[in-house]
Amino acid sequence: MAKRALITGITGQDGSYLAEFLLNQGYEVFGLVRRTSTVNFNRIEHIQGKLNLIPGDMLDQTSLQLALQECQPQEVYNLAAQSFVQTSWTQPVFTGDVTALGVTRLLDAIRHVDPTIRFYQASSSEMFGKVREVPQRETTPFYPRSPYGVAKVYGHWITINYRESYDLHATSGILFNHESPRRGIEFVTRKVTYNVAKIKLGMASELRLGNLDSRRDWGFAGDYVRAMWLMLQQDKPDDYVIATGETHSVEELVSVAFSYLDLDWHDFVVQDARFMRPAEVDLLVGDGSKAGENLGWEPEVSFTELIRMMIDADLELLKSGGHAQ
Ligand code: NAP
Ligand code: F7E
Repeated sequence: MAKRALITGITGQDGSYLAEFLLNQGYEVFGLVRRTSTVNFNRIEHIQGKLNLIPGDMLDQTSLQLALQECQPQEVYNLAAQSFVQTSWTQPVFTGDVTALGVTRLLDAIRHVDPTIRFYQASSSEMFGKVREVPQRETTPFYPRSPYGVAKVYGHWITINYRESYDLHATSGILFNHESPRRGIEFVTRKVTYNVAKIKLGMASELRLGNLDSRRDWGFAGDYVRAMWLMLQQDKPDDYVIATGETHSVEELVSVAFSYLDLDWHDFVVQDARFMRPAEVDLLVGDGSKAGENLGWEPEVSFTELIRMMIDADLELLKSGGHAQ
């Protein structure tokens, strides 16, 4: 019998890569999708025929319980979230409801429907915020700097609490930034690669950005979903940092991207206060050695390969008359 997995957030960047990965592992894959007035299945339409999509919402406890009863999964991957940091300042309560309390709703549904289900929580390096230690690892104290980061700290601790209170196989992956050609256009890597491609093709003349000094540990989403699966294959639930161990500034990202297409970024980048944040996370760099030792996980795509892969995909998209969604 094939294993069954339920993915919340299957229409997102990570959900689409994880669904592909699990299908390749022979899983029967179920995805929770919320009702929207316009269908937004563009990241999963190429595999939609192989997926079982179930209506539900992280804000609605009953829908989560019904989804679990319908698909009877052995594994649940909770990727659903209001995941854009900047939006979390303008919609802090909504962000807390989905990204924090949503985790409790799902864990509680699991506890009642089938406590043997293995649970993965998408924790985030944003929890480290104003970092207490460099590089950051599983034991580094949290100091979140946005309503999103605060919500993720809640989700992280409620996962540990349900593990300890009810003996659930509940695991948190503390993932550092990971990107891909499927990254939402509002995140800085994709905003850069998409606009560099547009500038090269004569479809845009400038790129407006916020803080160029912040540093991130950027990896490839396709590598990171493999780590999620590996975590749930362990006998014991635990928490793992997933990172490349390298950090780059936004300015370096911009420089690598423009120079790949033989452009000088100084000619096109304009700093714009609208993209500055009320509180910034200045430096993230992860120590993924525990994942290396216990899971045998290592990243395969380098920073430069990632940016080039994203630019190549955006050039192809734009040349074929498409646009970012
Ligand atoms: P994403 O592209 O923004 O996807 C978020 C997903 O959550 C979408 O499928 C979205 O559905 C769904 N969602 C939002 N609100 C929902 C609700 N109320 N009910 C049901 N589904 C809802 O995010 P991602 O980059 O794939 O990240 C996946 C997870 O990892 C998120 O929890 C994120 O916070 C976390 N994370 C991401 C990174 C990263 O660098 N990518 C790093 C660390 C942690 P719609 O399509 O309907 O909007
Ligand atoms: O910003 C700076 C910005 O929005 C990265 C989410 O997946 O990763 C992501 O959160 C940096 C910040 O990602 C612009 O100020 C400059 O310092 O791409 P981002 P993020 O905030 O790091 C973590 C791990 C998650 O968990 C989140 O869900 O880039 N920056 N100028 C800009 N950022 C954006 N978006 N747009 C700009 O114009």
